Amino acid sequence: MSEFTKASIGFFPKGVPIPLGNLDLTLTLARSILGVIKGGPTDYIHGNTPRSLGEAPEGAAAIGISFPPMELSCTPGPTDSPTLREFTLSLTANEPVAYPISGLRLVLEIRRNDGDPIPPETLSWVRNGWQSWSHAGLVHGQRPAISVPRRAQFMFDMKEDPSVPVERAAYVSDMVTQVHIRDWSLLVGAIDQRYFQKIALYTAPEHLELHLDLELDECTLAAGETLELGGWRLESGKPESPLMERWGGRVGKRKSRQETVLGWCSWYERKTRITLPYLRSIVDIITRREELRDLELIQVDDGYQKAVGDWLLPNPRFRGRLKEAGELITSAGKEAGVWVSPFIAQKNSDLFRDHRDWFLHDGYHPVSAGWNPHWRSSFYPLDLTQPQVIEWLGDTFSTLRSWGFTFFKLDYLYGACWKILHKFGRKSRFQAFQEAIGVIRKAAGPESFLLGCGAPLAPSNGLFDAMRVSCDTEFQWKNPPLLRMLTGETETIGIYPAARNTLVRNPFARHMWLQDPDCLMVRRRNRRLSDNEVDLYSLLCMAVGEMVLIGDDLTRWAEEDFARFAQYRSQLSTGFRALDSLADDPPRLFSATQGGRPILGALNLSDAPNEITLPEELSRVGESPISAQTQSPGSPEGTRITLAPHSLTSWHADRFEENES
Ligand code: 9PG
Repeated sequence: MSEFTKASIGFFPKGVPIPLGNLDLTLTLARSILGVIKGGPTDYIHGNTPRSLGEAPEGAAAIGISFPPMELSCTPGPTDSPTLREFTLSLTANEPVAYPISGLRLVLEIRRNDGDPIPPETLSWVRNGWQSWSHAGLVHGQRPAISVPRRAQFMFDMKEDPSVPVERAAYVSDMVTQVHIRDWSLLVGAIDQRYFQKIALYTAPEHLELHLDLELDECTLAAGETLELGGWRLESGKPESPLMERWGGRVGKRKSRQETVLGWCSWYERKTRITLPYLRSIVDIITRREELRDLELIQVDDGYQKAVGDWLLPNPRFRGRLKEAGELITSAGKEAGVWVSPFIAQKNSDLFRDHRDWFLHDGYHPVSAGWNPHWRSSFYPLDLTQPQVIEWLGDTFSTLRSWGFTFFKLDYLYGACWKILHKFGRKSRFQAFQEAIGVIRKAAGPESFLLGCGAPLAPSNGLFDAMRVSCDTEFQWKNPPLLRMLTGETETIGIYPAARNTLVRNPFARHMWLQDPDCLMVRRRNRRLSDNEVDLYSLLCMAVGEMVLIGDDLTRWAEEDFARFAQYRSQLSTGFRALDSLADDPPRLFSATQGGRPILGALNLSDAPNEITLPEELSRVGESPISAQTQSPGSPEGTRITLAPHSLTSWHADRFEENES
């Protein structure tokens, strides 16, 4: 690694060899794009046309960049070993750099050192989407992770980093990936992250190429200025080794006020048609019923406010003020929670009308960050580099706090990172986001609980108590037929994609925040869900055991629903761990601790009965199925069990010893 310690720009194009386990890697600096680029900071949008997997971009590894005024330094990590390398980068300007720098690309060429080729069909890799709602999952070979027809791309825009067009996103993972190359795996993950970092995957006939992209958001540099760019961790090992888990442990900054939140959220069933009287009846049931007594949080979702953006003004439809809702909840001895999307405003809000210059714009017009059917309106992101905007944010949250709210579901947060058209352009999107969340945290009180939603994950690490790690479940399994047609079967909402995301993101998310898999449901009637599906998601939420929020209209619960909730509740667990989420698609196995006893769980997210062979070290479990309590159909037969489609079951596994190879 000696040649790797201090590299000038001129050095990188030669390629730095890094032997790592059974892989030979070569690292090359491939680009640093210049120029103000409309619509996004990288050549994803600008230069390169999107490519499908299977074709490495011509000359990508050979393009040298020479910026005489700048020097790139590369510092190896202290923990380097034959299977682990880390390095961090910094960029120093010797003279002022007045042209905007949009980013750096390192190209990592991967070959097996036994000389075997890496045929694309033998590959699988873990894709982690940009924000809470984006796809996370295992991708096989050349099958794209997501495949969105042009007609539906507008629905996916908000789920991808604006620097990556939707049609390219299928091959791009944000901040981390793990690539399985037959019997060997490589983890590539961002460390000390200060900018958005992403990884694009390409295959060539003999080797594999990963493009490690760092977005510098068109910054400029003063003479002598140094930018700390963060870096990368590369670790190789057997596919079953917990590489992702170790990366999570290395970078995660989890700090949560509490380990489990039990509560109720108003979003599902009533949507934006919630009212203060309805809330009163919910508070009444929660305080009256024994089964619900330990729900400590009552969270008001979208619908109380005059418009998205006008958080402190009442909506006449709500038939009350938010302040009254706060008083109602806290005087019942519960924690008051409220949904706010602080970085966006809808078109017909007072905020947008009165302060148009507070919003990101392209020089002529405000830039829309999406359209929402519930608001029947497009919405616009605020420019968080403007001092008045920051002041307004602080005032808004200290007012909400003074009304009794101490739990904040902060939604549509990606809006803060939407494009880079800030007025005061020195801040990166990443930094602007982190600073604005810091302002909210301060105004809301340091002991308040922040739940992120629709949030870019990388800059959120360490800033939130909890994080939504999936799309909405919307009380459905997958998209309804019309939406399936529109999206070409690419999932947008439902239990299936939400469960998959929760499992796939578990190994790293649990080092960063409590995982919120969205609301569970108990009621069986009026649903597009089977009983197994209702059980599966409730039991998964209880097994994950971190954010446990009921989405039902409790005024419509029958007696049997209270009893069923008590049954689910008895299975609340800690220490949830997805066991095969990075090796199997869809994932199937998890472990946790329930009432001090280890459990093993299996779920079948596929549409056919699934026979599951338990790994060798789990073969002794299963003597005491708790599935009978939950009406799950699985039953252990030695080491093999058959699970009905869309079902979950679990067993006490007192003798199960975790294999941490
Ligand atoms: C409130 C909801 C809930 C929910 C959030 C978020 O693109 N869309 O049309 C779209 C609709 C709803 C949505 C996200 C996107 O859900 O995840 O829990 O708080 O907002 O409006």
